[in-house]
Amino acid sequence: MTDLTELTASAFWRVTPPDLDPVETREWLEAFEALLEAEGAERATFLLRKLLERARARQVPLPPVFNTPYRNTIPLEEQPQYPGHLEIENRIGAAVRWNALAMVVRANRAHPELGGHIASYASAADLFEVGFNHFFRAGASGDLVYFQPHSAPGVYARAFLEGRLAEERLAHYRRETAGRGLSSYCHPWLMPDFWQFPTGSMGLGPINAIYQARFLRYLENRGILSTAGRKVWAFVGDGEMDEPESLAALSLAAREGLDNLIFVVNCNLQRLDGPVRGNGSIIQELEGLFAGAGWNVIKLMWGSDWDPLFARDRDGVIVRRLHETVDGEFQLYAATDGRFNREHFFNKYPELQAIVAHLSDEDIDRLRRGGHDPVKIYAAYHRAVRHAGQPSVILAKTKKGFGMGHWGQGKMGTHQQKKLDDEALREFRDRFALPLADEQLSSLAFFRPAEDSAEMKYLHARRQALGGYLPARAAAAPAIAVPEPAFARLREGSHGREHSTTMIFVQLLAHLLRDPALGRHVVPIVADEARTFGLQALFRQVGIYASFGQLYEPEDHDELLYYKEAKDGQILEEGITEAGAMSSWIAAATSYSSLGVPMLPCYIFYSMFGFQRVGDLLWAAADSRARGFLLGATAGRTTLSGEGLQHQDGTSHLAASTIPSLRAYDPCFGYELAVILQDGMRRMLEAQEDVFYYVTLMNENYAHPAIPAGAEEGILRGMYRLRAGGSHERRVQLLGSGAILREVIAAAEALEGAHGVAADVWSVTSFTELRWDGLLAAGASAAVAEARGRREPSRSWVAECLEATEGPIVAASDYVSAVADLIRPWVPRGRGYRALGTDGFGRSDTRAALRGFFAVDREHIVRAALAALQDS
Ligand SMILES: Cc1ncc(C[n+]2csc(CCOP(=O)(O)OP(=O)(O)O)c2C)c(N)n1
Ligand SMILES: [Mg+2]
Repeated sequence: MTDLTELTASAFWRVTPPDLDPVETREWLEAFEALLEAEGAERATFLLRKLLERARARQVPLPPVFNTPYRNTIPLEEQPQYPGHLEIENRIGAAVRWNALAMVVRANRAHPELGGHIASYASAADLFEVGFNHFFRAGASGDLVYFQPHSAPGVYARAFLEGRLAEERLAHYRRETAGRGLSSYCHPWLMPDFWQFPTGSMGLGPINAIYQARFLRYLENRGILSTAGRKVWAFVGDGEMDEPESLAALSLAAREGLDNLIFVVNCNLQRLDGPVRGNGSIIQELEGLFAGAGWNVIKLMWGSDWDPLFARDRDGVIVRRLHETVDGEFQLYAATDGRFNREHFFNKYPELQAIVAHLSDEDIDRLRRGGHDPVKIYAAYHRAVRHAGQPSVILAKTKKGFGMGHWGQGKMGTHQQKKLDDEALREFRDRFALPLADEQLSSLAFFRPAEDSAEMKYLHARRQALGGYLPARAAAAPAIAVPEPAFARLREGSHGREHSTTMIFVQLLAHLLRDPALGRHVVPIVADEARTFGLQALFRQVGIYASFGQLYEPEDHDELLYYKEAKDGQILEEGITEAGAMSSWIAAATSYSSLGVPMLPCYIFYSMFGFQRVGDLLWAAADSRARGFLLGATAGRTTLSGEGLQHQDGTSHLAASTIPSLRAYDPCFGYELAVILQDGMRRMLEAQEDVFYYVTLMNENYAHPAIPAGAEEGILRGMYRLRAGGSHERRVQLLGSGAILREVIAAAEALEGAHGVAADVWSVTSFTELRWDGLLAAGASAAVAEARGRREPSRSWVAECLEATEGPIVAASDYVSAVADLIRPWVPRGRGYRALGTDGFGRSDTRAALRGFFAVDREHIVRAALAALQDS
């Protein structure tokens, strides 16, 4: 006998243990049926619960409880009336399907390299259409919809019908460089009036959607924005659910009771190469996962034409047959005709054969999966939007390449299919009853019903009833004035007191949080490292966001800075999930656009666990046109001395140099930090520039001087002369950044004193900004100019600073030498530029020992300078 305790939840649905006493089993079942008949479901549930309690108390092994049969969750009798006009909607849907297909096929006939997808949208079309016709609310208090990225052709095709995208744009699908095309996937950077949420990288859509829904609650609970009634919809592929990010925040969504969140997983049972779970069932597996995480699961499996079949099935033979069918077989049934399905699926058991005996092979061919029946889809959405207390997931069973006939439906390679011959196009037309002549088919003409047709009137009326069109992205939000005083104090220096830049930032943050205008818009975010960075004082000042408030008396309640959780708490303490914290940051950093409320997220993290850990989310942030601050704390390879290899960051600035809308800085002194942050806030909050910031912060304590006169411009552009050397015969230029600037200053002193060499010292606040500046000065490509603003060719800031100086140039930072090397093309020639850095593997030791080991300490800088002089 199978031991049920050994079965995983996903395997359980397929394995039924042998029945050792069928007569007894029947007696129990009949008793249960009689009870159900006589007293109803509520009583039946009660008794089952009692039985379960007793079984648990007696420690009887129970089957996993997170799976239900392979059927629709919503029974026929609970299905609401369909409120739409099905025939008109079908015609609209057919036109959208056709235009999506024509767009991709046309692009690839002309340029086979362009790519694109037909089969994914073909499976998702009905799921989208029911949303567009009946659920997705647009406008200022509308819903936020995350579209499955490679179904974008369908979203374009609909916008074309709606008159929002010209035919010219569809004709330039995936051809964007001339400025009139359409982007491959959902990219706000490329289509800033259209797409809101970038989902092109699988897994980021789902996790972003969860934190977006959570952020809506955060704004509501903090009294900043009423978000009640707004929904976040996320359309996700079943293959996409393999991504760790897709699953990472499921329990957060349930824990927070995010009933404003609806996932629709398009379960076409296929990913790119083949079936998602050929030997199992992705739907049952996902059901177990979501239900186990605490979600409301709605299985949308079978279309209305299955209802009469289930009604005829007294013994549960359909479900039995479904349960013994693995997804690889379902895929085969999708790719084959009614006759094959009858022979191989239905004819297995005589009872099952009888159930479909009245159906022709064509009827069997037309039996629909739930995700292709608007009536069933509507029922699922209707239930999901009304469900209270939990997020909902709709597991929609569909066919990949639905309607693409024997060229695409359910085929292993259908994901990549982008060409259809005339016969296939004719079949598609007939299948969806499209009013297209053969010539229109072969020329792949786009099709839009006449403006005064019933279809177009209906389409516009539905969207107007739902508040307008979508997706649509807003570009600006009300400006917020940046306060002056907090920054002014930092410009004066620390008057000899020793602080780390992290501490200075935290004090500044505390000030900003108190500002009457800006304060409430600041969103401090941490991933369980608030104490590491000395932020615990903020716990008490603004509280940690907790949607249920604080249900316990904190252990440290009698201390001044106790761990205060509050419903209107301001800090987002995400726990140990950098991906989650970044997703929260993105929600806040795009709130100016998606919610019309500008926020200033400040996510402070171990710099090592930023770019290398969540680099893809950082690109998604840039794509989203995010605005906010990322603070890479305990930064540098030698400054965070004791933690060793996996904690020591020597590369984040190199990675940061690749994102064009990111401004990255590595400041050393408090006034530099102040100038950078203030300028950033002005750009993001006042001037509405789509930029974001990465600023590294250190935990080394030292005194901070006052700002030298006239240094601002250089601080922002990337370098300025901090001090002029003496008047010796030999001269060097020393460049230092962040933590290593003080080594450079010490090296300059040694050179001036012991070696009789004049050393000018330059503080480099940003090698990366200097590089962008250099690229622009050299007449950068359109791609750079687009992100950074066009500039006439001119002298670079590096050249401007260094050309009039004398002597070899030596630079050092706490990052790999490639960072200081970023500016080499603009360093005046023949000056023996030496870039020092922390290449190699990190390790633990004291700061002094590490700087010696990596050869970025004062002695090595002196040596490098003397060697450069020798060579010159
Ligand atoms: C992070 C990432 N890895 C890989 C891809 C390439 N990719 C695009 S679609 C796809 C298959 C998606 O399958 P599924 O999620 O089931 O969607 P379907 O097309 O079946 O609806 C893959 C692997 C990607 N876009 N992002
Ligand atoms: Mg799939």
